[in-house]
Parts: sequence; C-alpha cells; structure tokens
Amino acid sequence: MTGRGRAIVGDMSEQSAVHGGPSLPQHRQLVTEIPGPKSRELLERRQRSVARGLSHVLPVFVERAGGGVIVDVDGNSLIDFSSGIAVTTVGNSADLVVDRVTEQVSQFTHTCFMVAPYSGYVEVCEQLNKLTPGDHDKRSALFNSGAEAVENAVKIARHATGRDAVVVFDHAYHGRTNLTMAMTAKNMPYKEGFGPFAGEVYRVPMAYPFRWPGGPEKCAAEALDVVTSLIHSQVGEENAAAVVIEPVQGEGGFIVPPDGFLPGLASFCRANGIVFIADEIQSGFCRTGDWFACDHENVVPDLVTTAKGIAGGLPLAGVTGRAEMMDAVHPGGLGGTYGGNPVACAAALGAIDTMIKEELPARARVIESIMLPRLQSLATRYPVIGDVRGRGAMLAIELVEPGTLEPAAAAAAAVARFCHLNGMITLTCGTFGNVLRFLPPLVIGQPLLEEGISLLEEAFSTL
Ligand code: PLZ
Repeated sequence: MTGRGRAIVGDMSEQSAVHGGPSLPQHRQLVTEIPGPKSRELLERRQRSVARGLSHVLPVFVERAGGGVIVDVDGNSLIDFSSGIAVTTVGNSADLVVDRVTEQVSQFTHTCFMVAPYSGYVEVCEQLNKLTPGDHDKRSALFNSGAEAVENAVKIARHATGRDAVVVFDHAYHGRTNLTMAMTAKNMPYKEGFGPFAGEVYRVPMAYPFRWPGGPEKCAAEALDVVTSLIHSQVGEENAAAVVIEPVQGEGGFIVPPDGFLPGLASFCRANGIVFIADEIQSGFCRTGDWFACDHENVVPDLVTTAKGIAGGLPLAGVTGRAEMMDAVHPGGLGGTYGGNPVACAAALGAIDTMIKEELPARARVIESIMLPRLQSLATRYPVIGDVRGRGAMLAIELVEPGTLEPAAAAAAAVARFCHLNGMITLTCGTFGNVLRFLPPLVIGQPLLEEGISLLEEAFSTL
C-alpha cells in the first residue's frame, strides 16, 4: 500500500483534488488576486502570532504541492521556480518519499541514533559515501540543518588538523548560527545586530568572473593568486584548519567560479595540509547537472556538506569526508538529539532512489538546455541583464544599470513581483539583491517550464 493510497478521503475521483504530489494538475491557474482572501486572513493571524524577523518571498499560504506547482489555500496554482530554496529537487511529496516516510512513521519515529541506532541512518551514510566526489574511504555523520552540517565540518577539520583558522569567501552563505553567521558574508539581513561573531574566520575574494576587475579571462588565475597570497600573509598556511567554499555560490548570487579556480584551490589546500571543505548544501544532489557541483571539474574535497535536496523536504544534513579525518574525532564528540532522524533518513532514501531512477542529473541538464538559450536571448534584448550564468537547474541573471556594473536591485524586485502576482514563485539573491535565480524542481514538466520562462520574458517587457 502506498502512503498516498492510505490517505485518500472520499472517492478516487477526489484524489487529485485533496492530495499534493506528482498527480496534481500541472498548470498555472489564478482564481483570486495574489494573495487571495484566505491567505490574507492567515497572514493577519500570522502577524499576531509569528515573530516579525521571519519574512516571506510570497505570502500565499500553501495547501498542497507537487511536480512543478504549488497550490494555495485560495485554490491558486502557481509555477514553482524555487523548490523551497533548492530543496524539493524530486518534487513535493514525491511518491517514493511519501512511501518510505509513511512506512517509517508507522514503525517508529525516534530513538536518537546515539541512544539506539537504526539501519536507515547507516544506509543514508552509505549512499553519501558512494555518491559524493572521490572513491576513497569515507565516513559520514548526519545533522538537522545546513548550518549545523557546516559547524560540524569545521569542528572535524579543527580536530583533525589541530589548527584554528577558517578561510571563507566574499559573497559566501553558510548559515545563521553563530559560527556560520561569521562565515556568511552579507550583513543585512543575516548578521545585522547579531554579533559578536565567532573568531578565527578569515575572508578572501571570490573568483566572480562578471565582476573581476581584470575581466573574466584572467579571473581564475588572478583570484587564485590573491587568495593564496592572502592566506599566506594574513593567516599563515600552518594555522589554516580549513578553506570552506560553495562550488557554485548560492545566496551570494549564483556565482560560478571560472574553470581552474576550484582545482587550483584544492591543490593549494592539499599541499599545505588545509582541509578543503565543499559546501554543497545548495549546489548538491543533481541540481547543477552532476550529482555534486565539484564533479564538473573532478574536484575531490576532503569534506562535503549536504542538506536541502537530500531528503525531498524533510530536515536532514550531512558531513561526508575522508575516513581518517572524520574518524579523528573521539567517540561522543559529534551528535545531537535529532540528527539523522529515522523519518528524515527514510525520506532521503526515497529522494535518492528517485534521483537515480529518474536520472535527475540528466534532467537538470535538459532544463539548462531549454532555459539557458532563452535567458541568453532575453539578455540580448534587455541591456539591464548584465550576466546570465549557472549550471543545470541552478541558473540566474544579474541585473545592472545598462552598460555598467551598478546593481539594479529595484529592477530585479520588480521582475520578481510581476512573476509572483501572475502565478510564479521566483527568488532573488546576491550580495546586492540584484540577481534573479531559478531553481525549478528537477521533475518539472517541459510545458510548465516553458510557460514559466515566457512569464519571465513578459515581466521584462513591463519594466
Ligand atoms: N550553506 C550553501 O545555501 C542555506 C538560506 C535561507 P540551513 N541557504 C538558504 C535563509 O535565508 O535562511 C544554506 C546554503 C549553503 C548553508 C546553508 C544553511 O542551511 O539548512 O538553512 O541551515
């Protein structure tokens, strides 16, 4: 029996009306203004009960979702170009996720892996060890959120090296906990008023081709030179425990480092005994058209952090790395009450199974082949588009005052707002808030994908 079958209310004909998941009608349909009356009512309750510090991209309250759509409480069906920030890679309520979760939740919901273990945790670690870059001996540990995974990767690197310093990049995003706030670059909204921050975090420039002063061709070599000489002069190689980098930066603006930069950085780390940590929390699990963004140039990190796409929407994160580094930590040195919760592990096994069976890395490349040419052609018509970039289904356009590098954040907000009001969820990002990013679920159908791009084109015509 499937989870979906078990939950049917009324007769079969109502099934698609009451359930989310892939059987939801895949169309954009607005039946009220956005947000509709029921969402507005909930929003009022939300304002009286939920802290102001939590904001929303689009204040429609969700009733169900699946494939490439999100249906709100007013019955509007919106195209999803966000995947809940790169999480529902396999789609919302994907069949194999629902099946595994339903089965697990009826067996047991929690024992704490540190109290009494269970096989799902081990199976997720086996999958992570197999799928992450490199065929060396690996170990994994599971946590609840991306930030927690990054914190633990740093703990492990410090323990394994006996060093303190952590090197991070301009435009980096690693989370909202105290250490990861220190590692995150952007002040507003992430850090403003929340200090003091953890120490021994050093920031170096990112290889950002579009904004590199010497131009994109020189970016890889020059950035590598600046980064390694700053580590030498301001940190000291022998003090550096880890270099932490998102192989494609997410929140900071979907910045893709030029070929050669990541391999060069990895070999510098190797030569100096510095742990090379790839934060694949946003770029991992098929998103960029490979299992992990590091695969693109065959870069093999010492430690990899994962979260988001790993479990089809349930909270789960991992650190995977070289066995000798991971096992440098004494028994009891890592853990947490909920890390690797059995229901989240079941979801991950269903999500990973889906990625394998539906060949989602290839699907991400198909999305790129459909979207990228249309974004590039849009850029030739609208000079406000300064750069089109990304890989797979992690694509973005950066908006600038035409002919300059001056960020055009208001234009990005206006385009996003047009999309929202017309039934499509898109996100912005970037240190300057001027990047529109596109993160559709990899299972989105081609007609809906094309319709989403058409809506985006229409948005530009209204600027
Ligand atoms: N590392 C690369 O992208 C999360 C943040 C949303 P958590 N990015 C979305 C927000 O505004 O809070 C992220 C990431 C990278 C780490 C994280 C942190 O992951 O699961 O949100 O803690």
